[in-house]
Order: sequence, then C-alpha cells, then structure tokens
Amino acid sequence: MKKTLAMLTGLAMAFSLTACGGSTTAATTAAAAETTAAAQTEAEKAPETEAEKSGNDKLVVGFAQIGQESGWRDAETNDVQWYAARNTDTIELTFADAQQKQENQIKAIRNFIEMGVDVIVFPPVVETGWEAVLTECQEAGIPVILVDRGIDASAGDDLYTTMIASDHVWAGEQAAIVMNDLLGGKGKVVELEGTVGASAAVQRKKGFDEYIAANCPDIEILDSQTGDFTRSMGKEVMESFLKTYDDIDAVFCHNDDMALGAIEAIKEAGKKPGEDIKIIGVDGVKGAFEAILAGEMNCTVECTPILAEQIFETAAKLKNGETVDKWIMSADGVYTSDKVTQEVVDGRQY
Ligand code: GZL
Repeated sequence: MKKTLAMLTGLAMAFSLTACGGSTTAATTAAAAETTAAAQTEAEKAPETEAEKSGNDKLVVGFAQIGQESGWRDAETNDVQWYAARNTDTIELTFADAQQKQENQIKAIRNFIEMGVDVIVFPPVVETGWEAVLTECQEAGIPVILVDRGIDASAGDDLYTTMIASDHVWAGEQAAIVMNDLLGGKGKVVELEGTVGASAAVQRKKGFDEYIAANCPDIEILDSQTGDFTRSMGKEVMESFLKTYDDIDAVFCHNDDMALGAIEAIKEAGKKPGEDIKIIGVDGVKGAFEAILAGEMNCTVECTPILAEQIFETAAKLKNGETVDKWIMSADGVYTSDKVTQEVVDGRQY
C-alpha cells in the first residue's frame, strides 16, 4: 500500500512535470494537485496487505507459481506454502497459480505491485516476454527473485535481483555422461524435451546434446520432441517414437514425470524399460527413485525443488537492503541404479 501510494504520487508528479515541460503554471499546479489527490484516492482502493492492515512489519512475498504440471512443481509449491504457514508471525505469502500461462504470471505480478509487496518471487514459465512487467517491478522499487528457471540474458540481467536455481546445463551434461556409460559408447537415443522455451528445457538440451556431439561419436540422437514436462505428454510422445523407430536403445527425459510416462509407453509396446530401453530423467522425484529400484529406470539427475528456506531468507535480506549473489545455485546429486536402495527411497524429501 505504502509503495502503491508512493508510486501513484510519483507518477502524478512525473505527469505534472511532463505536462508542463518542466516550467510550472498555476493551472498545471492545480492539475497536478488534482492528479495527486486522485492518485491518493486510488491508492486507498488498492488492496492492503494483511501486514499493513495489522501494522506488522512482516516480510510480504508475492509468489506467482507456474502451475501443477509435474510432481516436482507440486513439491516446490508445498515447500513454499508449508514454510510460510510455519512462519506466519514473520511472513505473509500471497500465492498465485498461473495454470502454465505466462499472461497469468504477468497478471499476478502486476497484482503484487498494486498490493505493494516487499518482494516478488516467480519461476518464469518461458525465458522471454518479461521486460515490461519486470521494468514495472523496478519502477515500483520491488526486488524480484527468479526461482528454478531463468529469463533470456539478452533482456539484461538487471531486470531481476537474483535467481535461486539448479544448473540445468550441468544436469544435461550429467545425463549424457551416464547415457554414454549405460550404452557402452554406442547406441540410438531419443529425447523428451520440457516446455518449449523454458530455460530448464533449453539448458538441459544444450548440456546433453553438446556433450554427446563432442564426446560420443557412436551415439546418435534419432529424434527430440517436447513432452511439456508432463507425464501424459511424455507417454504420448514416447508412443509415437516407438511407432516410428524400432531401434531405440535409450531415452533422455528432461524431467522424471515424462520418464514415468515413457516407462508406461515402453511397457505397453511389449518392451522392458530400464533394460531394452535405458531411461534417464531429471528432478529426483520419489517416483523416479521407485522406478530405479524396480529396475525400470536407470538414472535421475537431481534438481531440488526444496527452495523455500533459501527463498524467504533471501527475500528478508533484500527487504533489509542487503545485496545477494546474482545466482544462488542449488547443490544436486546424480542417482544411478547402484546408488538407489530402499533406504535412499524412504529418505527422500520429495
Ligand atoms: C526445473 C523446473 C522444471 C522441472 C519440471 O527447475 O523448472 O519444471 O524439471 C518442472 O519437473 O515442470
């Protein structure tokens, strides 16, 4: 609210200066006063945060989540909501679910600006199209934390304050290293890509494809299509691959949910997943660990969604005017069959 009032008044002042080209006449001053008054009335209508209603100086965070496309995404949402629910004395969380639509994330961010939250947090569903709304955040003086995905660097990295995310290029490279090992350096591979234009998909593909091209002359990538990070589309695309190619030795899936869909498709085609066709995923969700334990999958490259503590601690630092690193990188592991026991599965946090 306070930010909204300041912003609206600031805009009114800017308007009055622009309107009179820098010199002030009585009429322009009156117009400016009228505009400011209107802005103040308008600001009174802006939704107050609970923190401002109660006068507490809580950390007010607006989180614009992508949606519920995967088990990984749900794990991230649960972690953020549980953390906020356990810290209601110091944190106020406003959460929006964009149902996978960029325009809904943008609407939610504009809402958060209107509310005058302290920090805005969101995973950009795709890398591009954020300049306008992130400029509005800057003008409103609200720092932005990107989580788990990034934006296109050409947009300038001053448009956000920090990114808390795994290294997706590294994940693609790790998958390629394991793939080369599983195939003994020779074989034919198909690739199930994540959401078109999502940094996690773009970078996992870059890491995997470039490693294979540079180090594995006898491994051929037969085909690569998007399964949009969902189990259902992962299954659908794998079914079409199996109809098109009868010599697939392995599949690299940009997330575990698509890998679980691919497993279903391979079984329905009468083949043994994990044996006839090797399967590598990314994320480290429990379903993948269970499939590895059952011998139906060969590896998952972890990409932790348990980011809430880092998110809220970083947001608190930004509210206090502290500076933080531009990229706060998660530490992730690579889980091949030899590393997965029942104890490991039972100990998984998500
Ligand atoms: C990765 C994240 C991806 C996951 C998918 O940081 O953006 O989005 O790998 C999820 O499971 O849909």
